[in-house]
Amino acid sequence: MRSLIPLQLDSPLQETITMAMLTTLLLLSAVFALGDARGSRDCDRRACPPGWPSDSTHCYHYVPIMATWPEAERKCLLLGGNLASVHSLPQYRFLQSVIRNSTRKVQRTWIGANDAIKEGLWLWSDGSRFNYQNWAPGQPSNSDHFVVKDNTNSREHCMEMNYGASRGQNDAPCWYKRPFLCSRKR
Ligand SMILES: [Ca+2]
Ligand SMILES: [Ca+2]
Repeated sequence: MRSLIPLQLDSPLQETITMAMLTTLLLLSAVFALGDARGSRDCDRRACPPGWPSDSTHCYHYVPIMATWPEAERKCLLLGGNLASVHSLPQYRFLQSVIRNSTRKVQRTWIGANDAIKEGLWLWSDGSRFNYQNWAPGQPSNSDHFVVKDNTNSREHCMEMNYGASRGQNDAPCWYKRPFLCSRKR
């Protein structure tokens, strides 16, 4: 420290005062650096593309094309995102508003969870934690459709939203064709 500060320190008291001033300066510069980092993170947050409404974390895009769940996920990937995941009731309501604003109705729509790998183990295609669910009454039912259309064993493994009177989540056959909702991180 002395090599950096060419001061002649005459007494232990003076040395203590100098060290206290240096400590204060270092703390202040650390606080300013933290402020800068926060500011640049906000600036770095990607703007959403035109036509992608957003909340604080994600941009969303309703796609009015009928697609199977895997086709829908692939199309979302091509748009730089995934099928949307949902982690709270306010977020679920926001997704409903995105669909309603596009369709002017309550439209059953694919979102990004499935239990196709292991029955009952629901996973979001964007890799986020499955920490919220808003199933319609009686769902997920894993109903058998007695027709093998793909490798999902004729049962229901893909998540749609806006199902039934409760407008909740439902497990549906992944080969059904539905419009879908993509999201990507801001
Ligand atoms: Ca299932
Ligand atoms: Ca079902």
